[in-house]
Amino acid sequence: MFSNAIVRVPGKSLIHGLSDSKNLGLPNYDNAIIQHKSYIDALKSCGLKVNVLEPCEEYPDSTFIEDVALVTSECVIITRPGAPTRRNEVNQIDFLLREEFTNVEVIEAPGTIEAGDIMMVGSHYYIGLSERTNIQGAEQTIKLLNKYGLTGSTVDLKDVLHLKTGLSYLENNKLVICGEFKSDPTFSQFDFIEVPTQESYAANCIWVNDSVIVPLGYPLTKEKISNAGFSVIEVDVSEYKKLDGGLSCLSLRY
Ligand code: CIR
Repeated sequence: MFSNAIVRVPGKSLIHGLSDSKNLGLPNYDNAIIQHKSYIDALKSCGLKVNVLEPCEEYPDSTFIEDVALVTSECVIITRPGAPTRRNEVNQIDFLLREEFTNVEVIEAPGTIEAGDIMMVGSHYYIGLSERTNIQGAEQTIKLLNKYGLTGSTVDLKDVLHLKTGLSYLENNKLVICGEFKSDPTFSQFDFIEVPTQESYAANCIWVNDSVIVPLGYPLTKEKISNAGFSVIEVDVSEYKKLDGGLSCLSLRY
C-alpha cells in the first residue's frame, strides 16, 4: 500500500519538453494545470498524502518527476537521467528526499537510468534497457537494490520510450501489457491484461491502494481492468501525452 506521493506542478516551459509525439501538437499550459489538479485529486481519493512541489521553469520535463528517483521500502535511489536536458533535474529533488529518507543512494556516471524504466513487482525490480537507461545504470541499480535485500533484472526494449510505457503491474500477479512485451518470456508468468494497439497509451496506468488510475479516453482498457476486479479512476492527461508522458511519470508514490 502507498501512503504518500510527490508531484511537481508543470511550469510554463512545459511546451519545450522532450517529445517524439510532435504530431499531437504542443501542450496547452492552462489545460495541463487543470489536468494536473485532477491527477492530484485522484491520488488523494486513493488515500495518499500528496506533496505538491512548485514548478521548476529551468527544466521543462520536471513535472515527470517519476524519472528522477526510485523510492523503495528500503532505500531511495537518485537516478541519472539519460536525456541530457533532464540530467540536473535530480538536484531539484535530492535534498527533499534526504530530509525524509535515510538510505539515499545515487547513480554515478557513466551510468544512466530513468525510473520510468523501472517496474516494481513486490521486492523485485524490472529495469528496461532503453535509450535513456544504459547497462551501467541498470547494473548499479541492481547492486544497490541487492544491498538492501531487494532484487532486479534487465529487460531489452525495442520500440517504447520507457519500460512502463508498455507495462504496468497491478498487484495480484496482474500485468497490464502492450506491444513488444506480450511475446517476451520474461513476463510469461503473469496474468495479462492486454491493451489493444490502438489504446497503447493506456498501458501506462497506476495501481494505488486497490484502485487503478487510467488515462481518460481508452474504454477497452478501462473495461478490462475493471473486469479484473479493480476500482478504476479515469484522469485526463492528454496534455502530457503530447510530451510522451503518462500517468506514472507524474508522481513518485511510496
Ligand atoms: C521525456 O521525454 O523525458 C518526457 N517528455 C516524458 C517522460 C515520461 N516519463 C516516463 O515515462 N516515466
